[in-house]
Amino acid sequence: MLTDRAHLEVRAGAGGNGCLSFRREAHVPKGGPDGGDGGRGGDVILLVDDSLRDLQAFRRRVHFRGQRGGHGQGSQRHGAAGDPVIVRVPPGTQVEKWDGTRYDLVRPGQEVTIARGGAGGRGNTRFKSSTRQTPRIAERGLPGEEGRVELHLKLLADVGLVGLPNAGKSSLLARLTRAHPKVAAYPFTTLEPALGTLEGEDRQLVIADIPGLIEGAHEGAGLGHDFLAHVERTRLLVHVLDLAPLDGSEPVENHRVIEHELAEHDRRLAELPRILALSKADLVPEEDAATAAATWEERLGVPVIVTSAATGRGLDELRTELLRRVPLAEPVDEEAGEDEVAAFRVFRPAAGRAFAVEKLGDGEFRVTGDAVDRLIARHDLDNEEALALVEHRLRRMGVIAALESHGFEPGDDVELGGVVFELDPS
Ligand SMILES: Nc1nc2c(ncn2[C@@H]2O[C@H](COP(=O)(O)OP(=O)(O)OP(=O)(O)O)[C@@H](O)[C@H]2O)c(=O)[nH]1
Ligand SMILES: [Mg+2]
Repeated sequence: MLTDRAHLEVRAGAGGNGCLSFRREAHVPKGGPDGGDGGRGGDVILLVDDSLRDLQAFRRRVHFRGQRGGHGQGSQRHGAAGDPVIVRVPPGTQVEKWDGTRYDLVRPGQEVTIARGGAGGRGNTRFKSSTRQTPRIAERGLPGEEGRVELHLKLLADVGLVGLPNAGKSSLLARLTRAHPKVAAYPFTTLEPALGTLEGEDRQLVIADIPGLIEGAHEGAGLGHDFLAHVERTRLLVHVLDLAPLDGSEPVENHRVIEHELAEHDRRLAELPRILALSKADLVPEEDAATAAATWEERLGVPVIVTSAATGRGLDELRTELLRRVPLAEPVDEEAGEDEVAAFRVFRPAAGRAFAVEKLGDGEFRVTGDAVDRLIARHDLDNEEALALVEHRLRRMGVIAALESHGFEPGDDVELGGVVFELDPS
């Protein structure tokens, strides 16, 4: 396959710390709190840049860091947000994040925030309340997200082969190009789009076999949905239609199903130029093939080619027609914004439980979970007031109750967010 790979190490900026400060004025002996908030850390953003063709640049540079948010200051001055770092990638880049989330970056100008900057901590001004006039507490900024990102460039195809499973798409791809896709007498043989290059006299065309399209694909049925995004950038579609379907289904209905899925996914797909390739002509009598070709030509008004991957019939004609009809590549410059159809696909891993409690030994426990980690990271636990607040929040989150159900008693050692301390919630 025509691929290229790279990986990045990214780290978004940490949030700035909130400030603990009190107003000082000549005539006011004890001013109120005036500590400002910390600024948000800078994100790491991937941006699709049309002028790039490959992932070469990432051989030299792997680390990308967002800027740290500024710390809050007295007199209610908030810290500045950290600058994001923008990483440019070529169109056709597939991205997999450390947590398994995946993005398909296709369009110039499309962007995705791959690592979020940490939130800034709140200054003590925010902790003022009717019962707490002089809060001696301010939050720390949170670390930015960080991790490893895999990049995988898939060349975008000029021509897409579409059709129902088992229609003979892979067989055609194998005959037209030097690709060696698996071919077998059952549907869903091909599980991922396969690419091949058709060599013309003065140019090459990249042809993609788009598998898995079935009824309901645009709503997620089968595998086809994932691949419809690849069809979007093709400039011509070859609809491969089996003249003699094994399952006895009707070609007219089979044709309708595929066209309907394409149009439902994106109306522009309905408008892409088409060639109809009637496949497996060697399996039907010659008159039937000729009649079918004439009928389809009249019905659709597009070029219809009778083909057989088995005998080679119609393949030269198909090759010629492809090279003639696919316009020479011109830089794609689509208006951003209006053009957000299937901009990228995203797989989100199932959300984890909020927190988990383990008993490590007698009077020793460990609590893990993102929300708990964030709470601990935010606060300085040597500060009595902050500790009381943390305990209060833990109770509200249900952590204390969960600990108690594991046999916890006040004063036991609890590891939270990687820090062990004696928890004694009042
Ligand atoms: N007799 C004959 N059989 C063919 C021809 N083209 C494909 N076949 C057979 O039809 C079956 C399906 O062919 P494939 O090329 O795997 O079909 P496909 O559209 O890629 O199918 P999926 O990958 O499942 O979507 C295989 O058993 C092929 O050998 C042809 O021109 N003549
Ligand atoms: Mg196939």
